[in-house]
Amino acid sequence: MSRIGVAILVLIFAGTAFMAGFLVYNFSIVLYPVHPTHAAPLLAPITTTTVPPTTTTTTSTTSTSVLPSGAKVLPYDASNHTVFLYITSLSTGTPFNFNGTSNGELHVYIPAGWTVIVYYTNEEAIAHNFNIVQNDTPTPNNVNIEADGKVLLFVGTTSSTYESNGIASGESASGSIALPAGIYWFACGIAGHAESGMWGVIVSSTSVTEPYYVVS
Ligand SMILES: [Cu+2]
Repeated sequence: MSRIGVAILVLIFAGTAFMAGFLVYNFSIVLYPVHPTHAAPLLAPITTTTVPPTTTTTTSTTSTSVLPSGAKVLPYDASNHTVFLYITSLSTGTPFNFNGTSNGELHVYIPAGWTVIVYYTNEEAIAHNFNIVQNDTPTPNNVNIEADGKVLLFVGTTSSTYESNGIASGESASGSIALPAGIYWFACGIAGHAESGMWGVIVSSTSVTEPYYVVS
């Protein structure tokens, strides 16, 4: 073999060795990338804040209904916000009475917004009816109760016949209405009866917690 042939073989061998080494080096970079010289910084430790349990202090208030002297509690259902009003025009005394009272002697007090359920019975000789009026005068001063306010509820009559028709002696009728805070009358609507004394007062108030009535 000539010297030239030997030199060529040496060059081929050296080139192949170099390429092999280069490949190994590249693979080593791929397989073993630069080793971290420092540990990655730790995230701030998770702080667990323990919230103490909330203590609820319940103050129980015992509300004692203090009624005015002479007041009597009316039957009622607090869960339904209803008060029951049993009204009878008695056959004794004045013919223009509700439970024997007249001329605003009977005052009914109810919690604001409660519903009044009226059971009206007429034992009086002549026909009567029972109405609740949003009044605009202190007392009924006219033959027609609507001249002094707006009639909100008609019991034993209708909106168009209340001045002439009621229930006869021995009959009963009922009705109900929710009354927002305010002052109302209950009154017979037959012409002239309220003016003759057949009326009382209903006070609906936020300061009333238990329905009651007072006869003065
Ligand atoms: Cu009447």
